[in-house]
Amino acid sequence: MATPLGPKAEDALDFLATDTLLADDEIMMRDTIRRYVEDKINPYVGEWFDDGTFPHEEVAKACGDMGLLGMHLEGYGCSGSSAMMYGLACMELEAGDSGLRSFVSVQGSLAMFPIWAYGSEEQKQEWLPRMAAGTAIGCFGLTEPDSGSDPSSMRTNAKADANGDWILNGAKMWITNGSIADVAVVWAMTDEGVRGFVVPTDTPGFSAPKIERKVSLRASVTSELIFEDVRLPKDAVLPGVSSMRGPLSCLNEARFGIAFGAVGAGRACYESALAYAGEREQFGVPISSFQLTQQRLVDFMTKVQQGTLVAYHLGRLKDQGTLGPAQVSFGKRQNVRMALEVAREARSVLGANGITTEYPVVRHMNNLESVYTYEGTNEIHTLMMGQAITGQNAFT
Ligand code: TGC
Ligand code: FAD
Repeated sequence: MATPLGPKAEDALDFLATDTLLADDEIMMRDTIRRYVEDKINPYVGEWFDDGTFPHEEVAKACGDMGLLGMHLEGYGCSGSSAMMYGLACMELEAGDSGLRSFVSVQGSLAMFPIWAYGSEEQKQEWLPRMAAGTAIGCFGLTEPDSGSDPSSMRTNAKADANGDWILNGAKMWITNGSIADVAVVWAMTDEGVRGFVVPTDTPGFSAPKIERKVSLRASVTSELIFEDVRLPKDAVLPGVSSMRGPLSCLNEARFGIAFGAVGAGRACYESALAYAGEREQFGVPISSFQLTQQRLVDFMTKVQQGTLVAYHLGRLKDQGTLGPAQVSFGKRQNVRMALEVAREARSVLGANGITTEYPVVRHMNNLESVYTYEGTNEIHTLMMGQAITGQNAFT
């Protein structure tokens, strides 16, 4: 048999033929979302980032129509897709912008998942079908001004009054979708431990001012949540969980999506640098003909392909039901670091043009600074993996 010739220029974006690891229906769904991002997001997202806006109604409807909201959940209008499909969707959305993937992650993994996993039948019926369709938007309130990496130190509290109603007081910080949400899943300390509350955002005493002056994730809404004697009915609590296991289990879902999403952002930066280097001429030749540029491009390609393999492997483990939280940390930590390294170096391949939002690279680079910090900082994931391999807790 003749030796295959191997990858050529047209294979530059999938050098190791990682598509051969995917089933036909996975590729079809992935390509549908890729086309959506290319047609409806990429031409506009630089301007959204410049203006600090995000057309959430339009995006929510489109994502609802494509079945992307809560897509890995079963029933209640959700698509019941595999974990791998959910990961592939995150990869394509984040190739557009991390803010787009954040919107979908928060809706599906952080707001819908706890209602689906721990909610009452009434809570599920009330919220999940509308959230899956994109006609109701959710947010997830765990982080507080003084309680970030250590959420168990939260001060937000809910106390039952004589009628059995809950009275919620406190504040959450850095909450994606906060000001545009119809419902907030809020984690608060109670006499029985940490409980989750389903809080309609029009409840008196609830407010969600938008956080301004961000230089990262500008095409995404980030907010504070303030609770001033917010009175909630007895059945606003999620009945299925009463410990930190509740919020932390939601984070596993969203972190898994980020392990895929970051690869998309890294891939978009590599693709942009590769195209630019082929067209830009200096010293009478394309800059892609310089050995030093080729070394950078090959490094980007290698890193993105390695990240893809890690993500696909985690996807298969999750679908087999064997993926543990420390393995999710491996994917989130490694792939976000990888994407940030690629983005920073790709930015410089574009020279001065690389500092403008005419090209996607500096936008991805700035976004990835948030992704590096949220859903467990790089250091927190290091310590989670350190604990897994040594058996020692080094958090304090
Ligand atoms: P610890 O004492 O270890 O455990 C408390 C309970 O939780 C259980 N548990 C988990 N369960 C499921 N999945 C996990 N990953 C779990 N980790 C712990 C544990 O078994 C125990 O259960 P039980 O039933 O015995 O009570 O917990 P700890 O409080 O010491 O926390 C450890 C630590 C530091 C790892 C955790 O606090 C942590 O992950 N910190 C990072 C905080 C974080 O990631 N925040 C993210 C906020 S949301 C966000 O950033 C959204 S960005 C969204 C976007 O726009 O995309
Ligand atoms: P800190 O916890 O104060 O950490 C500061 C530094 O100290 C970090 O480098 C950290 O790694 C390090 N550090 C902390 N503890 C240790 C330790 N034990 N050992 C070594 N180093 C340590 N939260 C939500 O609940 N919902 C959301 O929707 C949400 N969306 C977000 C959107 C954006 C754009 C951003 C930026 C954040 C969002 N967050 C959200 C908050 C995010 O989860 C927190 O920012 C994150 O968990 C870190 O908390 P912190 O910012 O308070 O940093």
